[in-house]
Amino acid sequence: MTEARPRPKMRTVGGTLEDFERDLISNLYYQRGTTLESASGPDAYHTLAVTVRDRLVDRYARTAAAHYAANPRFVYYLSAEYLLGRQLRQNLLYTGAEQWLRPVAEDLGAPLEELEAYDVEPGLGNGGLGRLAACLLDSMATLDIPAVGYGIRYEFGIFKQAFRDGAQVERPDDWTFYGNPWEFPAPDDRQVVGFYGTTARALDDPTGLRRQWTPGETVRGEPSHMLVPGFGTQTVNMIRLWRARASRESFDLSRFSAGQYKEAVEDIVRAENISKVLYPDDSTEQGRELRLKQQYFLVACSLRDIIRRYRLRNTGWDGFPAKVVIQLNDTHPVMAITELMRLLVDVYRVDWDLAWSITRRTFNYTCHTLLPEALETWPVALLERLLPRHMEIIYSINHFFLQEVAATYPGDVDKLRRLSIIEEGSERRVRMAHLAVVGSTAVNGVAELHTRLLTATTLRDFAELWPYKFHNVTNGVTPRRFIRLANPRLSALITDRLGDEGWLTDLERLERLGDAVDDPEFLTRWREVKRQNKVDLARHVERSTGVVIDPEALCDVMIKRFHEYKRQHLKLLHVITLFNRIRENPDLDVVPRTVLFGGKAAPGYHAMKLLIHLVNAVAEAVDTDPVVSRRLKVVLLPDYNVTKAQFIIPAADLSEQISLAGKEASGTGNMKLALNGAVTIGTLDGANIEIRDRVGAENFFLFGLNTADAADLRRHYRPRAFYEQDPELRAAVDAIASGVFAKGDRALFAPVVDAMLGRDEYLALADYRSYVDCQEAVAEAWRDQERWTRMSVLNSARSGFFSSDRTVRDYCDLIWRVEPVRVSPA
Ligand code: HBZ
Repeated sequence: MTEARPRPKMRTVGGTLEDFERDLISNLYYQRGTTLESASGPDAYHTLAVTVRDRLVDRYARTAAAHYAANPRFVYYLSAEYLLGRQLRQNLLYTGAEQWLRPVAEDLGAPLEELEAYDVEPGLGNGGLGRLAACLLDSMATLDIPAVGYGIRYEFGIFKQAFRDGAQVERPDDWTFYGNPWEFPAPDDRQVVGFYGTTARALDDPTGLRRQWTPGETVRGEPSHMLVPGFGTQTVNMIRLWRARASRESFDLSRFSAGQYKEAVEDIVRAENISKVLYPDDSTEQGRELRLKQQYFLVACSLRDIIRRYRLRNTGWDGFPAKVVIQLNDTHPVMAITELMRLLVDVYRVDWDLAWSITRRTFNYTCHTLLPEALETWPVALLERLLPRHMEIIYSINHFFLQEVAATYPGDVDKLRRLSIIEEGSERRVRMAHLAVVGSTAVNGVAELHTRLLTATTLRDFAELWPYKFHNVTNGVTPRRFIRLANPRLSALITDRLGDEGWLTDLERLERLGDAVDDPEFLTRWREVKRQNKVDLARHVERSTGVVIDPEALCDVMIKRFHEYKRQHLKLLHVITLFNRIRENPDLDVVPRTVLFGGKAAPGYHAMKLLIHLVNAVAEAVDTDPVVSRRLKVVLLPDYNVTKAQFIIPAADLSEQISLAGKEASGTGNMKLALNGAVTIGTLDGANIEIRDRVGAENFFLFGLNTADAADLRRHYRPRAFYEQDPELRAAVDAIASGVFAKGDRALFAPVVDAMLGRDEYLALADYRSYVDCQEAVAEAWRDQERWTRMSVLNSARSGFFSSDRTVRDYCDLIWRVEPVRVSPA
């Protein structure tokens, strides 16, 4: 027998620059098989990335051990989307290695900018909803909340946007082409998921509620995880991403040998298609089978993993909700409710009533929209085919639920129809939001107005039935990424003024910057930071578009997905109005402005793709007009994403938040911009209202209809009346119609004009005058640079509430009821 040898002491990663350099050279040699002398750019980047990553692994291991010991209640965040942004800088900052970046880049012989350029952003989301998920995970780790994020590892993320002759073209986002150094495969935790097939009665169950499902197809889910470090703490949580693989023996060797190459790999292709691509669908439901498969794949894999983790430390099912809280990010993962019921009832033989009680105590649901067309429904016929057992469970849940409703409102058939999980009609459909509300303990909206409108309109009957279920949790953003990383100059100035970096984890401390508005030296420094950020942005814009912008001009920014309700076309009418004014009166004293747009349109959203084309056409007309271009610039920056947001936001003077009141659930770009000292021009919509309440009405440019007036006007709205009454509006619309932006082609942008004068769904013409006049007030304020700078400082100083740390605390207090677990240092 061999003698037991003492286990080697686990090597913890060292803390000095020398340790870092030693690890770097060793990683270069052993992981990339090369040396400093012959390393390529990608070699240098990968080596730096894994060297930083290793520093997180040690914390991650200690976090796992602390969680195992404490056996706490965990938050499981289920989301079909995550927009994490680049990882390298973040992880350098969070590990304290950022300070060594320059010497390390020198060692590697690669300029910093080049190393960063290799750091690919995982674009696993469409917009606000996916970025919110990332901000919440960052804050959970920072607050030491035991949490895991579950998602899909899409092989292709959100498409890359380019312009061809001004029109949007989409290219695939092959984000893992060069490998992803931030990811750890965890093949041992793979799961098997079924689809299709048949169900049958469980013979030993007299109630008929337990049944047996025999799937017709199975797919493997292979997880990998990315680390989610907290800032200023030892906690490192993870986000677990599932990738679909064919089950073993899917490769048909005999067909291959017979020369049927395509048929031989058919099953593999079908399985792997499930996690192939993120749906670039920001609003309009495509109702496609593959998307439903994605959703079920995510929840089936994640629930099995959650149960596996629960059983590591616990037994018995009744205690499940005490250890597991699952947050559903919108309706995309709502099938988790039926899947947990299926697992408990059919697989673990828990009786129906207890299973239902466990399920309802486990789930919570966040709604992110008010638009009726964005509320997901799925055809019953599709569910019966794809997930036959789940459809049966939905019927049973609905049956018991409607019994409850009937008892509360005897004889009210209309109430039953409105509340039912099943929508009757020519095609019966399952209303996912209803299933979510019925199966959850808590339901929340994402800003005060949104929650109020949800409970008064979209989910009114539910709010009447269960008022105690509904909560508001106003969104927030992480100050680490959106101030500290995005805007190092401003961060240094803030830290200098406040004395330390404590504001990064206690953002309400920014309030103290308010005292500085009477300090002329501070105001000068503040203005200088903004100016330098604009110089950087100008360099970036010139490199990617060739357009030269003036860093002294007012930087007017509208960055968000292109959507009718967000009203990029209203901004464009303002731009054309400025264009017309300068052309008519070349000596007009106008404030020089750069109008910067950024955003993608869903590939199937033709109206918005055409609007993008028009923005580019107007930009060109402005740029090629020698008189106009001296005072006005319009740029649509291609391929807007988290990385670009980090470039643009620090340079913005004016933040455009101009959606029709009652349509934008919250907005989070509005918060990022205000925190970086941009002043908002906006409507009383979403979180704009809360921003204005905090920064003060005098530091916010308000215009437009409010929700109630907009609803009233809708009833008898005639956009043409506004067009006819307002000569400037008419001139702007007519300019589009005339073809001046399309080399005389009047047909090209005619649909834009028709939409405005026909329905004008989002009342842009009604808000035009108020908006354009408000922009004049903006220009007036800008002329007084001292006044503007004070407004800018106060916007930052008073926006501390919008930290996602506060959002996570709200979730903890109102909904999750979880406690932090501290992880001790090595
Ligand atoms: O969620 C956004 C809201 O529009 C915005 O107001 C809010 O601030 C943000 C965070 O709460 N919603 C989305 O971003 N929605 C989507 O991206 C989406 C993705 C796939 C869909 C539907 C919507 O099928």
